[in-house]
Formats: sequence, C-alpha cells, structure tokens
Amino acid sequence: MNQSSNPFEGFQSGFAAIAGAPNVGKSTLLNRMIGEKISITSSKPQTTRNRIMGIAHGEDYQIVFLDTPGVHRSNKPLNRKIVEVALAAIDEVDLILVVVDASNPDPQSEALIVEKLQQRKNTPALLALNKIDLIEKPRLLHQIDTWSKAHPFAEIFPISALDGTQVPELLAAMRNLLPEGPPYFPEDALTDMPERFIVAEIVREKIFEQTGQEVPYGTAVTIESFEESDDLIHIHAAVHVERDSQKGIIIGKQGQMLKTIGTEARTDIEHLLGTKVFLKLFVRVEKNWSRNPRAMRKLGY
Ligand SMILES: Nc1nc2c(ncn2[C@@H]2O[C@H](COP(=O)(O)OP(=O)(O)OP(=O)(O)O)[C@@H](O)[C@H]2O)c(=O)[nH]1
Ligand SMILES: [Mg+2]
Repeated sequence: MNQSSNPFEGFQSGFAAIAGAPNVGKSTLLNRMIGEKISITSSKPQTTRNRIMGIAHGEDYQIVFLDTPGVHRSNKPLNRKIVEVALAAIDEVDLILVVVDASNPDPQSEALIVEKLQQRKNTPALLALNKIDLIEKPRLLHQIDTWSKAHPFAEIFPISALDGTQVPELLAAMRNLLPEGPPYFPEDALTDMPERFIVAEIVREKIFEQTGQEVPYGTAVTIESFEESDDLIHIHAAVHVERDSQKGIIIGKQGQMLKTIGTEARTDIEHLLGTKVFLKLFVRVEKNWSRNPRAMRKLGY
C-alpha cells in the first residue's frame, strides 16, 4: 500500500480575512458562518474596532476567519488605527473575503479595498454582495458585472448575511479555495478571543444601539474585574467617554440609560457564559482618548 506522505490529505484549512467598507455586514456574516455571536454588530458604521477571530469547523475543513474593522478614509487617530488593523489582517491570510453592501455602495471605501487586493494578487479573493434581501435583481446583475471587472475574484456570491441566503454556498466555495493543512484549533473552539474581551464588546454594542451622534464613537469599555463564585460571575466594567457631556448621556435621566445598557448587556453575557451574571457599569471621563494614541492603547486600541 502506498503510505501518503501528507498526514492531512483531504483536510483543508487556513485563515480567511473578512474585509470591506464599514457597515456592510462583515460581523453579521462572521457570526452566521460560525453559528454563534462572537462579533458585535450594529446599524452604525465603525462598530468593529479589533481583529475578531471566529472558527468554522467541518468534517474535512477548518476556516479561521478574521473579522476586521470597516476600511474607510479618515483623519481621526482612532479611525486610522482601526483601518490599519483591518489592512494588516489582509496581509496575514490564505484567502480574502470581500463584503460589499449591494443595497448601498460606498465607492470611496471600496476603492481602498480594491487597491489592497491589487497588492495581494497571489491571495485568492471572493466577493460577497450582501444585503440582497433589500434590492431588486436588475441592480444586482449590474453590480456583478462591475465587480467582475474591478478584480479577478475567484467567485462572486450574492448573499444575505441576515437571513442566511447563499451563505452555505459561500462557505463551501471558501473551503475549496483553502490549501490542504492541519486543523489549527481544537474542534470545539469558536474563537480565541478572551471572554473578558467579548464581554466588553457586548457592553459596547449596547451603547452603539442605545446612543446616537458622536457618543458611541467616543466610548470604550474595559473590564475592571471578573470574579467567578459558585453560581455567579461578578463583572465590573468601566465605560470610558471623552467628555462630561457624554458621561451625562450614557448615564441618562436618573440613571435610566446606564440601566438599560446594563440590563441588555447582562442578558447577552449570561447567554455567552452560560451562567448568572452580576454586571456593574460605571462611567469615567478620559478626556479626548480617541485622539491620543497612548490613551487609545490603554483602552485596547
Ligand atoms: N437587510 C440586511 N441587513 C444586514 C445584512 N447583513 C447585515 N445587515 C445589517 O447591517 C448592519 C451592519 O452590520 P454589521 O455586521 O455590524 O456590519 P460590519 O460590516 O461588521 O460593520 P463595521 O464593523 O462597522 O465595519 C446591521 O444593522 C446588520 O443587521 C443583510 O444581509 N441584510
Ligand atoms: Mg463589524
């Protein structure tokens, strides 16, 4: 019998970056592909600020996804930093999945992505035209045509990350583009992000949902303590804002806003951790942190 020299024959694995303009549905798609909510989402742009890893497992494959912040042009230090994180992730992977919002094209940000793809000519790229639940077919056909001329994508998939249309087909196509290789993570791993990080992100998601204007963009969340007792986890989280006025908004009239944020976050955190949680939030002013690289680093960016 011929002994195979490759112990992973038939198994495909690799890293895939999910990249695109802000708010196109990258994090929604990541969550759908791995079947759990790992990455926070919101109807506002620039929700994701870090590289978020999520792992999809199959009988004969493993795809390690890197969800990334939305690529866009900006002069603000925090925005520049998160775009840098996104572009760096694209340099590390075996496969690039570009996501665009078919219902709301963003030519300026898309041009930045295409430029990046040109620098990564040897890395296979797929395109997902997302949010097709929102548009009519003729508009879609036109976009497929335009995009197929913009870059030699291996394949283009119209999808809906929200309702799951064509997501299994997209996943199968990605699997087929990966090299043969070993599983990088154990079978039951969904992410390598620490629980504390995801907990802080959940609080930030609720702030994105509950507040408007510049408030979510001036907010960062850190976990100050995380203590497990028999049947309860005590979590203290600090919400950092840039100005006193933002502190007032986050706390709300008679503390109502902070209470809503806390209650909503606790429900999701209990689901994530599978246990009862006591969550205490407090608000701190860290003057203009999003314009100061040192303060940004302290807050995790
Ligand atoms: N109708 C519709 N909405 C979608 C779809 N996919 C995502 N969305 C919505 O689009 C918004 C943005 O989704 P996110 O997943 O946060 O987008 P993102 O690309 O990760 O955004 P950033 O992290 O800010 O770059 C949310 O309100 C989602 O519910 C889709 O297929 N159809
Ligand atoms: Mg996101």
